[in-house]
Amino acid sequence: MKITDARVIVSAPGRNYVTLVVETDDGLVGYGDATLNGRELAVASYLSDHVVPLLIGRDAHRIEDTWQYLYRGAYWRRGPVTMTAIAAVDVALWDIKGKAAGLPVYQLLGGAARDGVMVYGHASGGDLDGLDADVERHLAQGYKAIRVQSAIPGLDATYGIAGASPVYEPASGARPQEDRWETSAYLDFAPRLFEHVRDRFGYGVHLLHDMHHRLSPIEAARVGAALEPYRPFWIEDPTPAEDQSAFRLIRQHTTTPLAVGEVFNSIWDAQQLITERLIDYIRTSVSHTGGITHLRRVFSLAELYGVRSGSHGAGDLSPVSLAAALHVDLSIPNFGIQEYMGHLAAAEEVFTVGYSFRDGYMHPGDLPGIGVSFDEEAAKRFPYDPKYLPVNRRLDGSVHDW
Ligand code: EZ4
Ligand code: CO
Repeated sequence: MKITDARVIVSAPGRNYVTLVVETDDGLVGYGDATLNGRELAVASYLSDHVVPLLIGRDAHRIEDTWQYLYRGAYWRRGPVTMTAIAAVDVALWDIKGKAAGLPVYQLLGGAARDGVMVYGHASGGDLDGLDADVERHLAQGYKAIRVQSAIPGLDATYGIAGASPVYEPASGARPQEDRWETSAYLDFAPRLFEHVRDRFGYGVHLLHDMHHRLSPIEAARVGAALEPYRPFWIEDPTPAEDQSAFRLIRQHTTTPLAVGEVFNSIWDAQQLITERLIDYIRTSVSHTGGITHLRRVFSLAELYGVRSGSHGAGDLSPVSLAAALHVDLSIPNFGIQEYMGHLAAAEEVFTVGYSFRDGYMHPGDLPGIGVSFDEEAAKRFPYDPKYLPVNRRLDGSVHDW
């Protein structure tokens, strides 16, 4: 089965998505997600200019060979642009293989290792009362696990607050929005946030929290220890993620479970974290870590060391990526949890999905392949809308991690 055509479509149904469409001489079509929030066109060019010409004429069944060919064959390795491009090709080929076999991809990965995939939703508020209302809304929808974020008194704009939109989206504007940060304001607030939510809702729901790379190791250690009585499911991205050794210091001071990995793009980013058991959950995503082929390799390494999966699943992963993640989640032994933010209504005009949510669990569905179709004509109604992720500054004006 030869690849006869491949093309990249950049559209913005609610937000920007880069979608790879791969066609074969058997008449099968596969879809991959190549979205890199705020840097969309770099991946689109990497694919159109450098990868698509290499795909034409290749055997669509040879997924591993194509992965190795694109990774090793480029000489230049890793990096979010490269690995997002490879991911899109990889997922499109798994989609095609599933369609050729007449099976959902999770069946090709060994079949279901569980009945459903526990997901966590995002609750946030402009203050703690606003957060309560959003937690209540998620509990009413059946969520068993909820990420809790609140605006921090004294800081005007900070990460993770949805505002009026039903789906949190940090990217905006023709220039990056500038957020403000001061760690001292956060350090005392985080335990108060957890105390408040546990007092109000008890211990029957898993609570998660994202620190979004802002703390130093010793600050993260202090917050982790202070949160222990409130039993967080995890704290996410406590420190800037490229410094793997920082986690050793955090680990020495707290038993609060640690999660990291949404900005990772290769198994090498997590090698020390996993093999030294410095984390509890690895959050690599299917779309930024080289697709199903490489994500499974990361999770297999993690399995050896008792580290569980907790894949990134923000709205900037298209429905194709969310579905691909669900196939992996359902089939691996060391699944932990899956992030689920959902997509805006406009996305439903372009992507038709086979996955479902019920009672806090998701299932990828049983359509052949990945189970998401992409309407190229409908996508034309939503032209690319350039946006940037925010830049973070401390109160003294210096640039801080966002
Ligand atoms: O900031 O996906 O856990 N989720 C997150 C996300 C990320 C965005 C960046 O594009 O941290 O909200
Ligand atoms: Co995060």
